Amino acid sequence: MDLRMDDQRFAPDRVRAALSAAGIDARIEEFPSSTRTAQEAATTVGTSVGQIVKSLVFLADTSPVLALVSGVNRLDTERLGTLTGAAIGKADATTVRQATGYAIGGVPPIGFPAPIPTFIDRDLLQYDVVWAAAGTPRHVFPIAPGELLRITGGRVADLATDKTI
Ligand code: 5CA
Repeated sequence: MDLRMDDQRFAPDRVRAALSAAGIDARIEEFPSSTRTAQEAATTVGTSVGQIVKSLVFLADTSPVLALVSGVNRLDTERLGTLTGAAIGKADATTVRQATGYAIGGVPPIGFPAPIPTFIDRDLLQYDVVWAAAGTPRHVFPIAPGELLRITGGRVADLATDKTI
């Protein structure tokens, strides 16, 4: 059996362990239908798109950074550049997998092989609960935004360039 650290079969277990280590007894939910995109996740979970956390990986110069963005928002990469003081480039699928240990569509907010500097969309803070990916395109978990802040050590910022819906 392949027990590589990035083995996607165990992705939700790795997320659960990371959450547990951070003091969160997560209710990771597995769905038969896709939660790959924010819209699909909202429909599947039965919540608003704004309450879905997009985990967007970028390269700041050559280092990965993570932006946790409300599903209704489009990330302002110029703003991320100002925040990081670096040139921002989009990470390709391979880079995302290497940096996070997870495939696009399932990237969680924590549980990485090495810490990734994290920025959190201020718009997420308005909700009682938000839903983030838990390692695969069919696993998500609910979390209070304040807890998301705490466990990621993320910096809250105005990250949205415009509303997509
Ligand atoms: N499970 C859902 C919601 S919890 C989820 O992971 N959404 S997401 O927005 O965080 O992940 C999809 C994002 O991955 C897209 O918004 C897009 O920014 C990025 N993405 C999709 N395809 C690619 C690709 N080929 N290369 C780089 N990034 C991609």
